[in-house]
Amino acid sequence: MRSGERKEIAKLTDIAYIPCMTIRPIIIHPDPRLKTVAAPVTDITDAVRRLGADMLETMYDAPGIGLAAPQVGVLSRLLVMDCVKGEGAPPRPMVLINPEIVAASEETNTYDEGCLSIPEQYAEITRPAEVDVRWMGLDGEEHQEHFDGLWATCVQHEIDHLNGKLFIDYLKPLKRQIITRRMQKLKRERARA
Ligand code: K2U
Ligand code: ZN
Repeated sequence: MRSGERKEIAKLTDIAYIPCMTIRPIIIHPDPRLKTVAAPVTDITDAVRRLGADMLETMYDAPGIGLAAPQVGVLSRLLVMDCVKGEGAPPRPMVLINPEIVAASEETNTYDEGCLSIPEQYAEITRPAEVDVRWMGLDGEEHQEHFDGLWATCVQHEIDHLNGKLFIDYLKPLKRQIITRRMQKLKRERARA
C-alpha cells in the first residue's frame, strides 16, 4: 500500500484496529456469487466497517482501483474505489453503500476494461462518460457526487458487480465463452498448485 493509504482507510472507516485489516481472497469467474444481485445493506455495523476496510486493503494489494463486495464473497451492496492517479497525489479511498446511478450522460466513453475477478482479460467497453451517483456513507449520511473519466467507468463497473453483471456480459457470446473457458482452465491449474 502507498504510504498514507492505511491512515486514510482508518479515517474513513473509523476502524481503530487498522493493523488487523485482512486481505480477502478475490473470487474468480465463473462463480454463481458473481452473477447474483446483491442485497441492500440495512445497518452500518462494525462488521460493515471492517468489510469496507478489508476491501480497500484487498483492492490496493491487488492492485486495483475498485472492488465490489460480491468479489470477496459478500452479497451486499457495498463497493470501494480509489481512482486517484499518480504517486504524488494523496489517496482518496471511497466506500459506497447501496449506491444508485441517478443520472447518466448521453455522451459515452470507451475504456479497455479489466476485472480482478477475470484476471488478465481485457475488452473495450462503452459506458456513459459521466454519472451522478447517490449512496450511503459509512457515516450514515446520504452522499451524492458527479463522476467523470476513470472514476465514472469504475463506479459503473462496480455497480454492475452489485447487479451480478460482469464486463464480459457486454461482449458477443463467442468472445465471452472464450474468456470463460480461459478462467475455467486457470481455476483448474490453481486447484492443482
Ligand atoms: O471490479 C474490479 O474488478 C476492479 C476493476 C475496476 C475497473 C475496471 C475497469 C475499468 C476501471 C476500473 C479493475 O480490475 S481495477 C484494475 C485497473 C487498474 C487501473 C485502471 C483500470 C483498471
Ligand atoms: Zn470487476
